[in-house]
Amino acid sequence: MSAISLPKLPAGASSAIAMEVFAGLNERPKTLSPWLFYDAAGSRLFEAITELPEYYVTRTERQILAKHAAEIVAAAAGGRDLSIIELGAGTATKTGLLLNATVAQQGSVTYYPIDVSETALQEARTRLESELPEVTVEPIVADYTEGMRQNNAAGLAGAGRRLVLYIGSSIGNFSPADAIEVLRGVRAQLAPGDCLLLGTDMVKDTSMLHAAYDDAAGVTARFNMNMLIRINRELDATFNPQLFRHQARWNEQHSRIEMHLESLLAQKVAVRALDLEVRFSLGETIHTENSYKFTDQRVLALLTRAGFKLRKQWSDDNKWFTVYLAAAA
Ligand code: AVI
Repeated sequence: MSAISLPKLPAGASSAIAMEVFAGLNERPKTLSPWLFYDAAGSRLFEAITELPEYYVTRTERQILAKHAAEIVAAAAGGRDLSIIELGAGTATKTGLLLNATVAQQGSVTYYPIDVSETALQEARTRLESELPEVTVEPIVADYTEGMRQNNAAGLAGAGRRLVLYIGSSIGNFSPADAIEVLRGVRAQLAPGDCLLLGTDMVKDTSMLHAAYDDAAGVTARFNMNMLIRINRELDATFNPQLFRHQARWNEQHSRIEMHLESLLAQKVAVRALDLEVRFSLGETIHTENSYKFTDQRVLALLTRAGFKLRKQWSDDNKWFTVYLAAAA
């Protein structure tokens, strides 16, 4: 019997990026995982996206938090002192609104931002501690699950309640099955009564979604394309970004915006660090990101399956974005 021969990853190419690119470019359809966006240049491009006129997401969530911060922290605290943990905090630009409201309520607060980027966390710490001296910032450089585990194991929360922030609709970049797993991992580290604040982007007019993910200034296109530039640099590859086109597609069946990089011709690309030659046909794409858009019903199902009970929710007048407060059941 003849075995099917699958390409093998060369010995030594064992970094996370090597494994991701090798697996993704050997898949059909080809995929690359969105975490590859976030090198230094990609993180700067993402910050620029959050300020684009078409990208309503960040602005709308900020408006909701600005309007309801006091009510959110009061509902989460239930009369006890709160500590605040943030998953994928980055530079924590929206968090100040909630920290401010917590300080107004209880005088001071400890804030544990969790992120894989140490530089982003340092920036957050410096800014927050100078703007809000009543906030003690304790950064945790880790992925979400490990960060939550560290926070829990250290008993850092003391006797008060914990509020975990998972905002920015970052949950929308996971498949539904993975999203449940992420939230279950968070739930496992919480005591009953501790809360999760989840921000999700809602289903809306398709043309508005297209514009948000394919903006006129081309920033999102550069963000998507940056993945190829990163692979060229880190894995000695020969992608020519000019021979690919950014694409944002609405997938109605899965309720998600997909980002793709479409090959503008039949071509071969070498990824020399992986001893890999990748062939593209004309119009073939690499699927780089899903951004799921939610309904109340879907979020409720997600929270329930992950072991949370919805307490309250807040939206903007257009219902473009919703922030849900749920307690560990
Ligand atoms: C980080 N995440 C919530 C963004 C989103 O909207 O899905 C990433 C992004 N991709 C393109 N534009 C923004």
